[in-house]
Amino acid sequence: MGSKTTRGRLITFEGIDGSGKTTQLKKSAQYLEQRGLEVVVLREPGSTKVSEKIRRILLDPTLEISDLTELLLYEAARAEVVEREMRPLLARGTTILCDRFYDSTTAYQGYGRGLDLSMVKKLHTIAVGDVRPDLTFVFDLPFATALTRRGKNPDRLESQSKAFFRRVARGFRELARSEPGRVKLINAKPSIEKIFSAVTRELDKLLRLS
Ligand code: Z5A
Repeated sequence: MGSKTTRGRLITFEGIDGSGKTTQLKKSAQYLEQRGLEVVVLREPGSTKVSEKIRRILLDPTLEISDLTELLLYEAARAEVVEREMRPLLARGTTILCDRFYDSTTAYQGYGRGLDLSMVKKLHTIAVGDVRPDLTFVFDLPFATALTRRGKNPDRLESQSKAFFRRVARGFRELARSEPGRVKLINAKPSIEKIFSAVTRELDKLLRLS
């Protein structure tokens, strides 16, 4: 495992599909760049050649994948992006904005699939070591509203049942309850601008920008 790399910041954006996390991440990147920070945007699974290949497997709606294999593939994609991208960027002092990270695995594979949460958390530690988010946003939106915001062709995960997404949303809320210092639950129902002002309040606090 690599040495401690904490000079930069890691900020992660989470929520069920269609919750608006990517919209808020893009606005945040612009906001921070305008304030002179070096910002890199990553996504999970993805952001390296190997992780993007794993992403294609994971989202392929024609494949059936067992729950444990799915979990291990997400963690494998994560180990790759942590070693190849995050550690060097953090060591350089970069602010990383990542679209999803290990909290998605806790919510989707732990709460959604029902895999043992302590096993899931052990695997996070193996995959990321000491590379932990400094701040995490969870965009909280009722499933019915999220559905209206999604694209037309569902990927393998998006084809899951309403009950699955309810469990995932509950998982994200539990995370916010158990780690209130790091995980900020943001009401994702209002307008993009209103949500963004809640986001910038937290960014300013973390990065002492105001
Ligand atoms: N997954 C997993 O199971 N385990 C893991 O460990 C990880 C992931 C890391 C890929 O995720 C899948 O992998 C995902 C979870 C699983 N699948 N599922 N189900 P992804 O992040 O790549 O894809 P996604 O979850 O489908 O996200 P997305 O398509 O990027 O959507 P989003 O980020 O939540 O929303 P958005 O793109 O910002 O907004 C969607 C639309 O709504 C868009 O037209 C916006 O303009 C609009 N929007 C945004 N905000 C608003 C507001 N406030 N009002 C009205 N309209 C809005």
